[in-house]
Amino acid sequence: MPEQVESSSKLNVSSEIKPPSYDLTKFRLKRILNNNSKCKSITLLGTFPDLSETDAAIVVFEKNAYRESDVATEVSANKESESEPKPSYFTTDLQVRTDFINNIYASFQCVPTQQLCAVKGTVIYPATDKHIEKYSICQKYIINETPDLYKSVTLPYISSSQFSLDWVYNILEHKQETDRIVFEDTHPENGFILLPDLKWDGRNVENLYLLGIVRKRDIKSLRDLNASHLPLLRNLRQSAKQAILQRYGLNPTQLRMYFHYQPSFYHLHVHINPIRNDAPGIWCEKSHMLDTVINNLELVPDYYLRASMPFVLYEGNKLLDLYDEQLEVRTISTQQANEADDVGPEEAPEAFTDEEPEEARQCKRIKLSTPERDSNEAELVVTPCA
Ligand code: M7G
Repeated sequence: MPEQVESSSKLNVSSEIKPPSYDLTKFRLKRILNNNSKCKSITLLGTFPDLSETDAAIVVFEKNAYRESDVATEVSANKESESEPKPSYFTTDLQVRTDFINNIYASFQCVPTQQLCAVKGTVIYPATDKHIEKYSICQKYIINETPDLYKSVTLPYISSSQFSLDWVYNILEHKQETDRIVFEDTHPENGFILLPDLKWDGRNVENLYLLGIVRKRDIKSLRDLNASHLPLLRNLRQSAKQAILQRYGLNPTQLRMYFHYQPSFYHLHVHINPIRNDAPGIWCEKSHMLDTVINNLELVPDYYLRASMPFVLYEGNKLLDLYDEQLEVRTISTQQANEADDVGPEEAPEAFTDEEPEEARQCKRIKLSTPERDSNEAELVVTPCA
C-alpha cells in the first residue's frame, strides 16, 4: 500500500529554499504583452531595477473572481459568532457613481471596501525569452502532429528547448510549496502530489484549480503514455477525486480532469478544476480529458504512440518556425501580408483603440489575417488571441 498523506503537517520538510523577495512597487514597465478584457488580466514586461537593470520580469495582474459570501446581505447564525466580520459589497463603504438611469435600466461604477479590491499578482523573474514568447501570445495555428512529425520535429525541439522543471522537482522533493500540498501518494510508480496551481487565487472554490503532478520523472506528456501507465492514471483519478471531496466538498462528478497537449512543462501533470467554471486553457484544441485518455489506452495500449494529435502553436514560438519549414503553416498569413502592402490609404485596416472591447479587437485581428481561402491551401486554422 502506498503511504498517503493528507496534510502538510505529516510531511517531512527537507531543505526549504528561501524565496526571493520582490518589491512590486519598484517594477518598471517596458511593454504590455497582453491585455485580456475577458479574463480581466494584463501581462506586463519590465524590470525590477533594485534587483537588476537588465533581467526581464513578467508581472500579471488579474482581477479576482467573486466569492458568493461577499455579496451576502444578512449575517448568518454561525457568522455572528466569528470575531472578524466578513467583508461585503453591501456596506456603507460602498462608493457608487451613477453612469445613467433610463427607465427600468441603470448603470453604476462601484468601488467596494478595500478588502474586496485585491488583484492577484503573478511574477516571473528572471523571465527567459521563452516566457516572454508564451505570455505575449497573439496569432495561433493548429498543427496536426503525426507520430513521425512528433519524432522528427517536436521531440528534438522540446529536448533542446524547454522550460526548466526545477519548480516541479522542488514540489516533489518538498523544497517548495510543501504547506500547499492537498494530498500526496508517495508510491514510486503510481504516486503523485496534488496541490493548488499557480493560477488559483486560493480564495474561492468556484474557481478551484489544482494540479496532480506524478512522481515518475520519465513521462514528458500524453505522447509517452501507454497501457503500462493505466494503474498510475486510475490512481490519480480516484485518489484526487476523493481528496478533493474531503478537502473542498466538491462532488467528483463536478470535476474536469485533463492534460494539455502540448504542455508548457514536460513532466506529466493533470489539471483539475470544477466544470461550472471556465478555467483558462480548457479549449478543445489543447485539452484531453483524463477519462478519455484512460479509455483510449484501455482500448489501444499504444494509442498515443500511434495517434495524430492536433495542437496549437503561436507566433513567436520557435517550434512554429520549424513546422513552417515543413508544412508552410504560415503561407496564408504571408500572402495576406503581401496583399496588405498593396492596400491604398483609403482601404487601410482600422487601428485598434483602447476603448474597444477585446472581442471587437479580436474580430479585427481575424479579419486582418484571414484572407479568402483557397481550396488547395494547407490545413490551417487561425484563432484569436488568448
Ligand atoms: P501546462 O499544461 O504545462 O502549461 O501546465 P500551461 O497550462 O501553462 O500551458 C502547467 C501548470 O502548472 C499551469 O497550469 C501553471 O499555472 C502551473 N504552474 C506553473 N508554475 C511555474 C507553477 C509553480 O511554480 N507552482 C504551481 N503550483 N503551479 C505552477
